[in-house]
Amino acid sequence: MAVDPKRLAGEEAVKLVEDGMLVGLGTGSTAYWAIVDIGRRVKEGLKITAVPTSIRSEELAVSLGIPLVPLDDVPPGGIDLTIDGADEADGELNLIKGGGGALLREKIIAAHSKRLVIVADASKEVETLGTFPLPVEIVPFGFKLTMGRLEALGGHPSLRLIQGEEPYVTDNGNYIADCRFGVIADAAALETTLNLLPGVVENGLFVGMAERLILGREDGTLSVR
Ligand code: ABF
Repeated sequence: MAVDPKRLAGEEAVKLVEDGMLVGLGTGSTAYWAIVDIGRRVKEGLKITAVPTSIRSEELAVSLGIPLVPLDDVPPGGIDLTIDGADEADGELNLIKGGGGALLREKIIAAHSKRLVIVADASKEVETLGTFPLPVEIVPFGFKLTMGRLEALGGHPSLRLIQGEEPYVTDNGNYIADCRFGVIADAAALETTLNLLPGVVENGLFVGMAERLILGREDGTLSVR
């Protein structure tokens, strides 16, 4: 029977969820399976609360009866475990995220999580980051000027569009510039450089944040590191 590697990874991560936890709910088609499985376990009596990383994950959680708490009620570092996806993960568990457009809320939730567990299919594992275009969230005000700065950094930015014409707008009312920097040798340096640019809100480099990577494979096996 064909196995969905995303579902395999998502459900494996949910084994880490225990009664009493405050859980960060990721975004994307892999984190989707973790949220669905959490919903199943909540129906079976699991006692957790959760905070979502996007409006669409919030809507999914509500539909499944997962109890949500307002992020403003969460103390600093107060999230016990966040399960989220990624677009790329290298050997040091540095990530590119944001293909799903949720990188800003994902990074805020990740930054206040005791544990960040990444779930993905094996295609996300890379030697070095940078094949997947790096999403950079920018404010609409002066976005063309900001994109000019990204260009000057060698980012070859392209504004993310929907239906090929209107700018994609994030849950936070911002735009996304997808950048092609080529191989990203020093992710930490690039993350800082990008976030210092006026007009840049956040970028999809998650450096030194993930504790574990759970990969699902087509053959039904898992690898965890
Ligand atoms: C989200 O999951 C995003 O940060 C990332 O782009 C996406 C990965 O998508 P998928 O799991 O659908 O491959 O967390």
